[in-house]
Amino acid sequence: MSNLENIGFSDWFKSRVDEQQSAAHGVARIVSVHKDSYMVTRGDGEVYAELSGNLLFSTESAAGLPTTGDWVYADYFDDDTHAIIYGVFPRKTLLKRKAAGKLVDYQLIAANIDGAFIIQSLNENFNLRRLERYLAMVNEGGIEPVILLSKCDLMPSEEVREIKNSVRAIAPHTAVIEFSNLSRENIDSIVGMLKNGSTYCLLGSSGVGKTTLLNSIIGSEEYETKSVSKIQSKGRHTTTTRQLIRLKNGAMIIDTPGMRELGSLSVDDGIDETFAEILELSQRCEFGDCSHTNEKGCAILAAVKAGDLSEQRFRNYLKMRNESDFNQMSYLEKREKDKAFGKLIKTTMKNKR
Ligand SMILES: Nc1nc2c(ncn2[C@@H]2O[C@H](COP(=O)(O)OP(=O)(O)OP(=O)(O)O)[C@@H](O)[C@H]2O)c(=O)[nH]1
Ligand SMILES: [Mg+2]
Ligand SMILES: [Zn+2]
Repeated sequence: MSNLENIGFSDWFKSRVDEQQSAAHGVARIVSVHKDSYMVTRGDGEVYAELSGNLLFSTESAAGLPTTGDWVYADYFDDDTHAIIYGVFPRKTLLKRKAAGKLVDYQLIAANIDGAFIIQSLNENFNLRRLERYLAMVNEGGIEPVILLSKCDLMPSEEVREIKNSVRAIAPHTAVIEFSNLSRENIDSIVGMLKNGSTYCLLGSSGVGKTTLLNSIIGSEEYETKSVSKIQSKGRHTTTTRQLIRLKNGAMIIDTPGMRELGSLSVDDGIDETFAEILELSQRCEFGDCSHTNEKGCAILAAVKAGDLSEQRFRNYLKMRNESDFNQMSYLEKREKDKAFGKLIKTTMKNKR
């Protein structure tokens, strides 16, 4: 296998090579994104990289710029000490979220992820509504989710079982695994899920144990972790950048900084997939444009009344729907005058020689 294949350059990407770009440039993968620069790899070490002026100016929105996990056209210079990026490959999958309170509409989290581990800690972070939000984001990205419940060493097993049942009720087709970095319970089953050549990411709030899990998988304390009380007193995440890491077994993992909250979402298909039973019910409403709020013959309201659908789950669905509709709208409106993106271009160009 070539070095690129070792880091996930599969047939899917090979069949999407742009003739013109590949005649002129090599291929590399984005390891991490920094303010105005990137780290890239061809499977052998990492190199500092910047965007070509042409790519920067021809890109219409921030979503067109590289993110962690992207495949790019890039050339190495000066004895392979730095690289210039000329183009981004089509993405197989994309994880993104609405940027809270920012002018840029979407924040790209990572691209070309095959599996996402959504982590919540059993003792303090567990929250079904938050879990639904993460599931919607992952489903929207076309990525296979796995739900990991961390710190099971802190919880009696009967309680773990109850929580797992509540998770299964909202995500019946998703694997749910409790684990502990302390006792190493189920660490081997998690390692067993990581396939050679596939890329995974660790998602979840700050302090749930994402980086500790990465260290458990690697088998050494390579990456920095911090106690939850320290995270809270500093108000900062321990992990600050998203970084692609290659494991010995040939799988790749992207550790991410904890997301404070998933804030407002702009997902559509993801919501429908996450709330599949509600979507199904809605097809039985008497009116095609039923808003499921007060209509006669609304199958969803009937199901809530009959106790077949939890009201809380239905409310969460409506809330996410509304947010999503709003965000889609504002996205289109704001796309033209994306000031933050204009500013990003200016600062990046200023740093170019
Ligand atoms: N009891 C217990 N504590 C754990 C476990 N896993 C992690 N911790 C502790 O939880 C704290 C936070 O762990 P991190 O791995 O830094 O959390 P993180 O999710 O990477 O946090 P951010 O990088 O800020 O997003 C550390 O003090 C860990 O020792 C576990 O399985 N059991
Ligand atoms: Mg971390
Ligand atoms: Zn209805």
